[in-house]
Amino acid sequence: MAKTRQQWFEDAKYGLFIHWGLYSILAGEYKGRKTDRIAEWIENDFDIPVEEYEKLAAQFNPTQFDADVFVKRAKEQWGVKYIVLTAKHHEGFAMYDSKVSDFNVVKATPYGKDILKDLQLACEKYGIRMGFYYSQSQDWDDPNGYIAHKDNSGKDFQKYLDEKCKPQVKELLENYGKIGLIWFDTPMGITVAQTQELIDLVRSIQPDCLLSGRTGNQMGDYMTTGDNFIPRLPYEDTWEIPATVNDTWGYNKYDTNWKSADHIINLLLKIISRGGNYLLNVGPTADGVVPEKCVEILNEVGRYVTENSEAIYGTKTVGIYPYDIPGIEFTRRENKLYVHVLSPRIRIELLNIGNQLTGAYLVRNGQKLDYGVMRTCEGDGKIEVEIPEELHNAKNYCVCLELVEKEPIFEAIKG
Ligand code: H79
Repeated sequence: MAKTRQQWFEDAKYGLFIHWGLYSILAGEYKGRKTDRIAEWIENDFDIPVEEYEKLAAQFNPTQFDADVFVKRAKEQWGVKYIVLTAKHHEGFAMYDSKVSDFNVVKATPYGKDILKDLQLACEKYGIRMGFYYSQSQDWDDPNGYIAHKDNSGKDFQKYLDEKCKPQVKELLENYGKIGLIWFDTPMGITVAQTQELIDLVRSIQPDCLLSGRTGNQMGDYMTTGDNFIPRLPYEDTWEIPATVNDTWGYNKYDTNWKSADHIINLLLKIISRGGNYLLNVGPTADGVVPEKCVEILNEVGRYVTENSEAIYGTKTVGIYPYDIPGIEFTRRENKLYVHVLSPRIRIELLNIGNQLTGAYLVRNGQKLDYGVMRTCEGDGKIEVEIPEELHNAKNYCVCLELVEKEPIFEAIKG
């Protein structure tokens, strides 16, 4: 099949979202009041006056941030293939050197450096695709940008589009190298014609740049699920899920509801087996530090991903296996079915698989494993793989079944 411009994205499977902005300074608390909502919404949630909110810029000084160290770790330790930074979230603040609005990291903060540029250079150095998030409809700083859940009557949205949104998107596409994707979000109020204006702008500058499923009016390049919502069934078209490790995107110092690394690994496998990409978020502090607990989790997930990379990147949607086996998830590529073992066992037993095998091996080191292919007394296909004794108490490893046939043959359950 010819390579499409989405191919890199379909193969990537695992990306890193970075939600970082002035909300990171508030860290989930304003004037002693804590938010129990996503932290980057605090301005809207607590009705913080724009003039007050803008003053936060004077405090933004992430001296601990080193784009090179950050991207190197994301690639080598975490195993992500692309990074998406909030170039501008709903708050309206640009995390790059914008000539269109002075409400940006270079002009308005003591830090004064172009964060997006530093990330771009590091991404190019380490061979990671870069994308950016841009809130195209909501802009709580611009008088004509939309504000969710508020009165937007009397606004001239087209003026905002023409004077802020499109000029900023143009800057981003012209000044930051090859952009993998633009993550537009919450397309409230945007018409089909306005969405098309945005798309035409992007295509005219970088025709290969992908547009998220939330560009507006279902006109993006792939399907984006609801935040943290995983489709139950395989989904054949290109898709992506944006997701959090705790319950917030922007940093919230009170949110310690971290999912375990085991849980994230399980979610990753469910997502990629159903054909999607996992865009997992980190929310750095205003100092530029990813919370320690989050780093530990991503390191552990990254160990799994990098050790089992052949069973992750470039894999294809798996059909519906008829049984739910706790602790087992599947991924696949041509002539291979990967069995991810997430809880201890002494052998893998898979009913209702009708394939013939040419071999079985442990993905992380290629060690050959003993296996049997048979039919049960009921006539169902059955595959058994013996797990070496030293792994009987282990979890989180992956076994490859080498198939004679191109695809797994999942048989229906008979009565
Ligand atoms: O960027 C992240 C979120 O900020 C963004 N999408 C992800 C990727 C997002 N935008 N809108 N939404 C998510 C829907 C959120 C609505 C709510 Fe609220 C925000 C419900 C609770 C907080 C605003 C404040 C509405 C009710 C309270």
